[in-house]
Amino acid sequence: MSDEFVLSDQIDRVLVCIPTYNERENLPRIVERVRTAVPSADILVLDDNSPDGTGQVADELVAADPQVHVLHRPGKQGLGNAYLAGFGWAMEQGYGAIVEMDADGSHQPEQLPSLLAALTDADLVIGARWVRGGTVVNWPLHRKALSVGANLYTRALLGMPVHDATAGYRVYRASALETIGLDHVASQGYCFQVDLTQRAVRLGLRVVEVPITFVEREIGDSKMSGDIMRESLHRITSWGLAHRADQVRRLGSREPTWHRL
Ligand SMILES: Nc1nc2c(ncn2[C@@H]2O[C@H](COP(=O)(O)OP(=O)(O)OP(=O)(O)O)[C@@H](O)[C@H]2O)c(=O)[nH]1
Ligand SMILES: [Mg+2]
Repeated sequence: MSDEFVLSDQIDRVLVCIPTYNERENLPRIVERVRTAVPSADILVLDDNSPDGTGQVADELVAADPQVHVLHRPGKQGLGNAYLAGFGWAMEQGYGAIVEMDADGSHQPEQLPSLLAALTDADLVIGARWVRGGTVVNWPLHRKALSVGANLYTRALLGMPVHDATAGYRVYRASALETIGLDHVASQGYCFQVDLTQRAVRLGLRVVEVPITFVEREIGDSKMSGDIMRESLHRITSWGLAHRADQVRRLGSREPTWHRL
């Protein structure tokens, strides 16, 4: 597939950020798939000194292809932290569109052109599982229930018109990240995605969901942990309570609490 989508206005440079922790076998496959699906896009690997040697694999890919880059970080600091480093690098380098993509094949590079096309009318495009046309392949029922439940809880508490706020396959306009401002984002795990979504919605940015087929990883281990889930539950609950308190405070005034999508 070639670059068939047409990116509008200033968005002529795309950077795909791929965080890795122990993804030695997956990394070359995903890089190859991205390079085939969107040949004009550059790639930035964000490796947290993976014990399995993913960093060396990244170095080999960088040496073989000028469109592949790597940031070596000193140790495991969480997904959100890795993305913040990647976003900072992307903005310094002047990229117009910044993609988040897992290394494990769950986010199919072949669907990236449809996400990029949707950026024409959006500031943030979310590759969504829980919308019409979206689907998940090879997840057991309990995993689906957890993700659907987390999204229902998030939607109910934060009152955002987004169906898959925890999704990690996304495209941001660089201007959207500038508007959001990344200095005070502390979220590390899944709630990093919810955090940036709620900031985007609150700032009136255009958020669009595009259906994707999410495929469970076939190689390597998930880094999901009880701590990551607890962080999400804790933060989403406190954002939700703050949002509801804000709504009560504004009752009677004409100030909107959320901008509509
Ligand atoms: N740099 C970096 N990457 C991470 C870290 N934690 C996870 N990742 C990467 O983030 C991506 C998503 O992690 P996964 O373990 O697949 O987690 P997940 O997709 O949310 O959960 P599963 O669906 O169970 O696989 C993968 O590319 C991981 O290698 C981290 O602390 N640092
Ligand atoms: Mg995964």
